Amino acid sequence: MQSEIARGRNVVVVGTQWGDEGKGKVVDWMTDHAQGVVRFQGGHNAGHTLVIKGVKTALQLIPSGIMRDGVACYIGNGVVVDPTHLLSEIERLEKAGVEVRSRLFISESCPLILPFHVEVDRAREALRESSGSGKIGTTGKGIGPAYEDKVARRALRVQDLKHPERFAKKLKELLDLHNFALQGYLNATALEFQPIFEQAMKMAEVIKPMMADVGYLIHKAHKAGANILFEGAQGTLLDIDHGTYPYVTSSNCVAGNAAAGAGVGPQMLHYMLGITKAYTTRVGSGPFPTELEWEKEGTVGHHLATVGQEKGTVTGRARRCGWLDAAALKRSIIINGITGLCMTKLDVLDGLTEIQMCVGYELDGKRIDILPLDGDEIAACKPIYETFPGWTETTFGATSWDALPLNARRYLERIRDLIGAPIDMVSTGPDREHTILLR
Ligand code: 2SA
Ligand code: MG
Repeated sequence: MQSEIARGRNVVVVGTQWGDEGKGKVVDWMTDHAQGVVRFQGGHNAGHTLVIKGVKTALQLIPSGIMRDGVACYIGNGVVVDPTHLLSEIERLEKAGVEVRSRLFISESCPLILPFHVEVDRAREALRESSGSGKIGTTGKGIGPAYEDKVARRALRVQDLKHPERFAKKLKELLDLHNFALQGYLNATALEFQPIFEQAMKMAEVIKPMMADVGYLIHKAHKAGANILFEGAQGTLLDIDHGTYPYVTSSNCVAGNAAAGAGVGPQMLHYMLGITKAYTTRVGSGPFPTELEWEKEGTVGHHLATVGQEKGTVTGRARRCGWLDAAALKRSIIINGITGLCMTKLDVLDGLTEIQMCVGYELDGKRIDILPLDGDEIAACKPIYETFPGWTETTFGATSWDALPLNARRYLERIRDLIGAPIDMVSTGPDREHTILLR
């Protein structure tokens, strides 16, 4: 994979499950050979954890490439930007000695997340819960409401920060609209114009030097020989169109959106790397066919949750855990046009006597081999499992295929055969060094 990049190919990294597959580590590892890293969707709902020389860093909005000196980092137009969060993330990195401002480029076209989006997000979740229709389990960062404003063609964008009068006019209209909902059916408190406006104008001064025509910059960098990494956030099954709707995020997380969300042409996407955890997790509500009981001590689910340290990076929420779902994975492989997979967190399965993998489902008395599209059907799917013998040896930190226990290799080979895509990489621990390269 590093060699792919070294050969001048641009790589798109996407999650093939419900997020938290370990994308941050892989992107960081590949940036050795990339000169630019770009985020193309989502916002600070993402939590990308990197461990470098034993030191843990969690990034939410800023591309993972920031941890490598000299790598240019781009926030593409497909990302929703909360300026308050952006500045605090920059400050946090700068305090840790990372140079940020000189190499962070923020698309002028990014829609802004403003305080009322957060209020609306949280008030809606509260309403869904109290009315009995059930929470989505959002991160509460205002992501959904900000994307709604974008699609409704009324969003304030990063470029509006340059024009105080224009900003004020648009803000007034937008705030009126959201306050109407907040004070009305959302049963929450309205927000005031002045503090939001003043704070935005203050932040504008800091952000202005980083505003850029990101798509054009990437185009020129690539023409000049730079290799670009497109860093996906969340995962395919959380995609607004292809995920387990309505229990999804509000952006397209699939590889196809890397071009539109970065502002480049699809000919720039050369290699689609799918990141897949050796088991499955999901944070938030929604159907999850292979979910295990994970709260009770002594269960396999509890083993996955604790050994895998499955807690939300952003919200600290416990992630639901279950077996690998190869039938869901198959859907992801097809939608993303995955060139190769990177398997992560295999070591979490170390020591289990038996491992199960879902290879299809029973639905209405019929066997199907791919995740259905309808959420209610997904919820009704009964997984069909294949059982594999586990291994007692540790796979943690392994750096070659031959160093893996035979049963671990068999497990991986079966996944490869079921989904029809090669496994090009295995990540055996959080550190850059814990990596097996197969291509
Ligand atoms: P939202 O806030 O509108 O995007 O939430 C909608 C759904 O998308 C899920 N979602 C995520 N799932 C996994 N990881 C995410 N990032 C953080 C992390 C999450 C955290 O890396 O751990 O800390 O809780 C992420 N972001 C959004 C969310 O759970 C909803 O199901
Ligand atoms: Mg995450």
